[in-house]
Amino acid sequence: MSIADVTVSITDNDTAGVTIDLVDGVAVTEGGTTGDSYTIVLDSEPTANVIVTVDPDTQTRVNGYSAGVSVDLTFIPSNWDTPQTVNVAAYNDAVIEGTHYSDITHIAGGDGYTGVSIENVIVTISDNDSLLSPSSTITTHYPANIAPERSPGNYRGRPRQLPVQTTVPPTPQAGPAPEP
Ligand SMILES: [Ca+2]
Ligand SMILES: [Ca+2]
Ligand SMILES: [Ca+2]
Repeated sequence: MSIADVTVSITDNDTAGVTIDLVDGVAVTEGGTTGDSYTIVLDSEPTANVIVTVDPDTQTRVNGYSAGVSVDLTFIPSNWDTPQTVNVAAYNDAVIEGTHYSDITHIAGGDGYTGVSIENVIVTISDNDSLLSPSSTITTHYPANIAPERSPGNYRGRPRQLPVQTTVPPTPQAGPAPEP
């Protein structure tokens, strides 16, 4: 007696996805000694490695790398559900920006995860550049015969040029257009 094969259709209820947990948002300060962080974890178990690329713009640094340098996080089948931490620090530029924002984008690749949509992280950056420029030093060269601190003699040939340094107070500079 023969028994006919039965075909069973199984629908998978596990969907490839990536969850980002900001906890309480991501906020950092230019020149600050402590940064901020968020975590990334996969939503379903892969059968092979999945790489999530964390790509900041030039305003931030992630995991200690230079500003704008992307970092790959690798999830393997045995640790797919362990959140991985992304440490964020502000790039300390010299531009007066006020409070501004940085975008960190994420791209996944591997084992069904390639091309899945992952949300961006918007980082709030507090500026440490003020509306006053730092004091600057101007060096003026006077001919020796009118120099305030000339040394005696030395009038043979060209008059000696004595540098005189003057420290000028900070000068106001125009700030940037306000952020929308
Ligand atoms: Ca900045
Ligand atoms: Ca700065
Ligand atoms: Ca700045």
